[in-house]
Amino acid sequence: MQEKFGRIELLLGDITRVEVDAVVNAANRSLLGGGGVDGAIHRAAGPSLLEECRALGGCETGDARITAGYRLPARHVIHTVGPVYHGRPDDPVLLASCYRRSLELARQHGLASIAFPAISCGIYGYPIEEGSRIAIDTVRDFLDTNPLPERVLFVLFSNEFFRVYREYLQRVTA
Ligand code: AR6
Repeated sequence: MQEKFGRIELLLGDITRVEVDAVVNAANRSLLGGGGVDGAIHRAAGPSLLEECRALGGCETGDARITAGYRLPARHVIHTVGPVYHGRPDDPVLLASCYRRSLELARQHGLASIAFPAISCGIYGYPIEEGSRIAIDTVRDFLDTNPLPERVLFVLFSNEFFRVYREYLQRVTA
């Protein structure tokens, strides 16, 4: 399933199979792999990804780092560290920062297309209604003032998450 809203696209599926300039990984501060989408990206990219990540020495929550994509169809991986959801005022600030820092890295590297999973909305417990709004609002703000990246994909892993993103995108782009 796929739907287009200008430069933003929604896709139902596995982010490790998407052909874009960069896929974003919902990592942890160690950048040394884990479960969820992080585990899937490392498995698909192969052991060279972990080797490059080791040399980065970790990443703060809300920040991002870029590596090669190795065996992925994507040329790069942008690793970002979402907040563990606590319902505190800085949760949305940190989550928005993940999207912004990832987009800034894509722009700095001249990348035309980037694919995001629903950062923090799995193991880290962020409610999808709030998480999806932060994702969409932050990406739309960035695209308003930046020609790159040209295309931003949200790759959702369940029908329910796809529907939540679609409903909000339909509302804000109407
Ligand atoms: N493609 C697209 N989305 C996926 C895929 C996939 N292949 N696999 C899972 N998702 P999560 P977080 C969805 O838990 O909440 C790791 O251990 C998943 O259904 O991967 O940011 C890290 O090392 C959910 O909607 O990331 C951290 O320790 C979304 O991706 C921690 O988990 C994010 O879920 C980060 O937790």
